[in-house]
Amino acid sequence: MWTRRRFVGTTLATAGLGLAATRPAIGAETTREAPAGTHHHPATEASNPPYTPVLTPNGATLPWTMKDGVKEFHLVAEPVLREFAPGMSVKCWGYNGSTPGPTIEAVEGDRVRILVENRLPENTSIHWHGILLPNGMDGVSGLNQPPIRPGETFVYEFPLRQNGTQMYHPHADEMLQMAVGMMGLFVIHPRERREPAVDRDFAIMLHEWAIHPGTYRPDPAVMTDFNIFTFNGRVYPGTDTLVVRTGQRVRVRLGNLSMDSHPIHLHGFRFFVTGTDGGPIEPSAQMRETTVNVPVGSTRDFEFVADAPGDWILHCHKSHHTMNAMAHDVPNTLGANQKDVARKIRELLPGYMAMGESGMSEMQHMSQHTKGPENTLPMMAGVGPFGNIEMGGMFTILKVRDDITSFEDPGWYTNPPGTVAYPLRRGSTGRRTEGGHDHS
Ligand SMILES: [Cu+2]
Repeated sequence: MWTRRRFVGTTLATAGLGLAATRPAIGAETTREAPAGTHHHPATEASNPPYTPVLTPNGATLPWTMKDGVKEFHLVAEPVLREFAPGMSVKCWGYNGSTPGPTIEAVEGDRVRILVENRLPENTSIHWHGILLPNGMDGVSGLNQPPIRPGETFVYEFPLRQNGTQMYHPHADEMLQMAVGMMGLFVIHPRERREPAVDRDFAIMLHEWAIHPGTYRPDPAVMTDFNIFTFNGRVYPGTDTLVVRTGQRVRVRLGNLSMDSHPIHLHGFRFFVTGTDGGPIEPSAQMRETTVNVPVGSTRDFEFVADAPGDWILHCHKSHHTMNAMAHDVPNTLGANQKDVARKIRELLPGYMAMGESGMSEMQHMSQHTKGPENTLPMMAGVGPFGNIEMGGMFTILKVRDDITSFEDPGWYTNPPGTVAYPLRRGSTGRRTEGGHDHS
């Protein structure tokens, strides 16, 4: 009891401590700009860390400095301009110039100190989701601590007593602050390298947004009708590909602080769900899956060996979540003859095209030839080696390649001859007789 009181007292006494690093002015909307200063990247700090560093596609890992045996991090809560994909930038709030904020990475047994500076126009706080810590560090403003007022810096400090994929987010004006992007992942590695060790470890925060066509600000009042769905604050075709060498063991960590669950599906492999925000799952209890549902306020880790080369997609299986700027409040035109009505509308609106009679894939064709509202992405996008991909939103491509030495995007997969689906020619028996349509 006494220890805990003293611990909290010390922490509050150091709150508001001045920082030498230069930062953008309060309210400045920055792109990804990490705080300047004398930080070291974990990889250079410890020459042989007991873990494979986490990769945050389209994001970053938060640097830290070691001070008196404590790993010290600095998070700046601030407005950020986030490009969701070329052609759409959104006025969000986040941390250190980005939404989601940078991934915090540490090791079980570490003591961490996290300085949280508020450069927002209103109060904030941070809750360390899933982390076992003293009550006064839990970050619920009004209950566990006073709010962090604009211009103030608060200090959170606690030992890490567990390992797993955790998260951070505000617990002050929570509905608005999360709707506009304030969240990040907090990865705690086990103290000893767990075998089999993974070679590639990806961390992806799932989120959904209501950004009305032609606008720049997420609408925090929307409760169910979201129209933009992101992996680490990006939508396809703006999402980084995940590049892996054939035979590597891969872990993907998924976090969800949005208003819906997201069943994330991987093509080409079966994986084991190995962890939640409650920590690692015992091997005997791990489920073999190809889709993992990530409930709201949860994380899920899965692992697999990437033993099949190719371009395999990773996406949310709610099909509206792989669309951009999806409108839901529209009449159903599937199968409806629209010729006469289209002619009448064209008299009032030259260039009008009736759509949806035989499906929606023409949406991508239309978006390639006509301009939509300002700052609004087409519903479907992406062109692959065989044509339009007709996707958006929570969608990316896992590229598994033999013998690569670089993890830069290797381009499209070259299929071995005779392994690509092909059209049945009229009069043919259906058996492949020649050539085929392999992409090479
Ligand atoms: Cu989804």
